[in-house]
Amino acid sequence: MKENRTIFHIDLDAFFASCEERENPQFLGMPIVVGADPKGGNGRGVVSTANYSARKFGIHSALPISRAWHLCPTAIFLPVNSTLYSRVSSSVMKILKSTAQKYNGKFAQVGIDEAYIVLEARSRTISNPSAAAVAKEIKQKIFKQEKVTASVGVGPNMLIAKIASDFQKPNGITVVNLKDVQKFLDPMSIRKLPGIGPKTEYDLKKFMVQTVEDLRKIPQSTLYDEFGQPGISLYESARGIDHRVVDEERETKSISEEHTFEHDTDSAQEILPIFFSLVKNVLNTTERGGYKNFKTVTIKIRYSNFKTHTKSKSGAYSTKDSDKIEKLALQLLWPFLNKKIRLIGFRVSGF
Ligand code: TTP
Ligand code: MG
Repeated sequence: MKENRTIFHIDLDAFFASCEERENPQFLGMPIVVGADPKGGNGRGVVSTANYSARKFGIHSALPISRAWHLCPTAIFLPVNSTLYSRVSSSVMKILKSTAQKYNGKFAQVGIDEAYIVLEARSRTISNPSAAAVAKEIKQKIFKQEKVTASVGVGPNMLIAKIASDFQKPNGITVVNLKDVQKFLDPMSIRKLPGIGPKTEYDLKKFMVQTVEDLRKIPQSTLYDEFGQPGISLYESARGIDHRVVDEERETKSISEEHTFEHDTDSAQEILPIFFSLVKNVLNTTERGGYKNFKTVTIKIRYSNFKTHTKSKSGAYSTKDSDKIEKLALQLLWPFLNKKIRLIGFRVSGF
């Protein structure tokens, strides 16, 4: 690991819900759930996010909205307002980019509410603020301008910075120095390592692995035999090793939006207006994110029986050609409109 780099991972707290709180001060302190319409507990679709008050009831992203309603029927349920979130996101990203420039660092946005900043030690010492001071400066600037809070993680590489930003959420700053990496990781559940989901967690149970320290005791060859190449990544992550470099300006991999219908439908009259609004929202978000060109357009469709299909087309596309992209998306979607549909989605990628 290079010791002369300091990597910051900035992630906004309960992002969609924080934007809603800011717009609706009357909801201050109340549980807020952003996502599909709960329809008194019979709604379909999922939670996009919930603020921290709602999380106390066990509500979280991707939970069925009906379940969220049953967990806290008195929460404020709000629909997704992509235009608002992409406006706040692009303003926050501008702040982060200019902070990176101020310290001669690199900036890469990796999602609607998260980004990395890489500072070389030398450039930071010119004006000599500590990593914690830079993290504080970032949080203050974001709050002053956009009235949403962020959590910042600082580490010697992207892996540690990412885990650190999550460590004291919400509104936290966690700085992990190179010498403290192992001490920081060891007691954590392996689920805190990016890429370890329920399946890998389950597979690791047979080795009695629960914490990062447990994982570190498994030989590399064993992990390779069990998982193949990803086993090597597990071995390295457990030691806080991450060789990735921040790829400036090119990190956002895709921008997408999905919609779950309130009832399964095969009516083009019902499907198409929603589909075109997804396309429009995604192109708006893409443009606001500063990505004028992209290579791939993908549609997604899920039938009543949950069978899910995607279809892509690659070429040279621009957010300016919205008519052309709408037509193309429709061509991709059309062959699938032969059965009742539960969900549709639209994605652009390859920026
Ligand atoms: P996250 O940063 O994963 O979550 P968050 O900002 O809501 O909460 P945290 O404080 O833990 O960072 O995602 C950013 C936004 O992306 C989130 O506000 C809503 C959206 N999102 C979804 O729509 N569906 C999902 O399943 C997830 C994980 C996020
Ligand atoms: Mg977030």
